[in-house]
Amino acid sequence: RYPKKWWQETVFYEIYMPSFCDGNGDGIGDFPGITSKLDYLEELGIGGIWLTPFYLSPKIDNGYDISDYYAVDPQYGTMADFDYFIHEAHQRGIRVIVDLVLNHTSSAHAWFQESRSSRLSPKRDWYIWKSPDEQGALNNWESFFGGSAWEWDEGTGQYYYHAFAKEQADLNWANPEVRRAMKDVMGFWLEKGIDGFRLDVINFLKVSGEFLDNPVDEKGRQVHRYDQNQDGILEAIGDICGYVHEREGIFMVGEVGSEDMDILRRYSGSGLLDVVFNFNLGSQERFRPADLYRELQLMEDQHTSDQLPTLFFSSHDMQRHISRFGEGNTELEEQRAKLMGALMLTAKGIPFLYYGDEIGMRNHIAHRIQDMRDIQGISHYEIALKNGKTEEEALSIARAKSRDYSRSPMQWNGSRYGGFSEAAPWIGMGPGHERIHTEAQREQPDSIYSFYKKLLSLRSRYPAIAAGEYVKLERLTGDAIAYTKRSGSDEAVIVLQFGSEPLRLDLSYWSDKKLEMAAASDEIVPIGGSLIEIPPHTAVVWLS
Ligand code: TEU
Ligand code: CA
Repeated sequence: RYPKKWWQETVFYEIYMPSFCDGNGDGIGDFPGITSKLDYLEELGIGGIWLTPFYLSPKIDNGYDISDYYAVDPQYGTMADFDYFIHEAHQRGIRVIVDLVLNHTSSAHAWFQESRSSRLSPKRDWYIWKSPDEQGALNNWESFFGGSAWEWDEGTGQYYYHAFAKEQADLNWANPEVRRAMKDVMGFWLEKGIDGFRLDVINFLKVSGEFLDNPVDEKGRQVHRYDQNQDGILEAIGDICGYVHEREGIFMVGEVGSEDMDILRRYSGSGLLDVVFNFNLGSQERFRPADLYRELQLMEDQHTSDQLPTLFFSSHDMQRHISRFGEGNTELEEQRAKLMGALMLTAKGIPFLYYGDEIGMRNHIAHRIQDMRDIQGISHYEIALKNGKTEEEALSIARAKSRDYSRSPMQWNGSRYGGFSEAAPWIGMGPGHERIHTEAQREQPDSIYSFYKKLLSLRSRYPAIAAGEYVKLERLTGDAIAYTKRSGSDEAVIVLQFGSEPLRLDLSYWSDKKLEMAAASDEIVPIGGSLIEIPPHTAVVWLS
């Protein structure tokens, strides 16, 4: 029963490099720290790790601004530390995929330095430059971090384009030399034994050659019509993927920052990316079971047979789902966190668990601008001040834009810095860290951690959960979602009872097989025969 493609049955765990474990006591996570926690991940039942960028970087955007694609940032360790980490992960049967930023480089990268040195530089065309009188110069394109996406370069009298910070210059993917250089980068890391790539903002690689102004919607927000998802992008992605897929078993997951299934599904499948992140399901702001159900159904309807969805509800760019969905109610928070965990680990798709969600880490809030670390938050703060807003108003804008919420240090124990480090961490600790940590939850049979661990163990033993196809997928009364999955003759029935009233069910409707309850996040009451009553906010898994 070995899968043809390992990643189809793997549960991934996202590690935000600076925040997982500090091995050398400087308050910043690193490879020696991560390696020391591999036993923890193995015990939890993780099969793959997604590492956020660890390459040499000025870290304007925590490594999404790479200045040397062939070096490990000294804050994260040495190349030998990286090699040892890969070796130790593989020893435990854990695969590793690395985050790669192909869309832009740091402005400190030698390529950009060369490009900006002269209009005649052989690398001038590696980036996107415009003279003030050229069509499209200073069009209305906005940077995601606020303000114009064009930065003036005094030395050569032209603007360059940056979709993110001005220290993240966009590469010109219309230039074949850029493609070749990036394939070399990928080849280098593949030789080092990594198992795949997470490709950052991969739908940004091409911008429209005409540089027309983007439309603006009725709320004044920019619609990214000409700077994302442009013609020719699938050819470019197909080219990279073809190169990588020449080696067997390498996994390619792309970040296509969209909630629109019509856009998302263009990017994966035969000859393209293996999968893309399904923001349509993951990024919901409010807890609405009806919306979750609708998106699950949409994924089922719209994906072709060679497209598998991904399942995630938190990331280093999103707020933690326990805080997003918990409505500030302590009891509800934990119940919904377990329900979302159950959905992520049992629905059809590839789960990406974000570090700390397995213990229900809450959103970290920077109360003062001095405590804010994210460039997106800080840069919107500065722009707001420039636009005449008060400090208080600017702070509230910055808070809405900041991605610090989910980036606080992993909570390993109840000590001052959570066992993450002996020194003060680079970012503040999450709320309740004295109480919410792995050490405590491993001992508690009803903790979020124990529930995750149990489901992960079930997944690894029952192909119906890990790789089954839906036989039924339904929304029930009382805000419940239920599905039956089948693989061979094995069946799993999963009921996610999101509602606040007890729910009566006749299990024989869901399966004609004899079912055994395998896991539940609360007590289930048998009523007699195949009738049962599921209490509010409960997830249950039955197996045949
Ligand atoms: O994210 C792309 C992206 O679209 C988000 O940063 C988006 O702007 C944000 O979530 C809105 O709140 C990727 C990385 O995941 C992110 O961390 C990087 O900052 C970004 O690319 C630039 O490399
Ligand atoms: Ca460190």
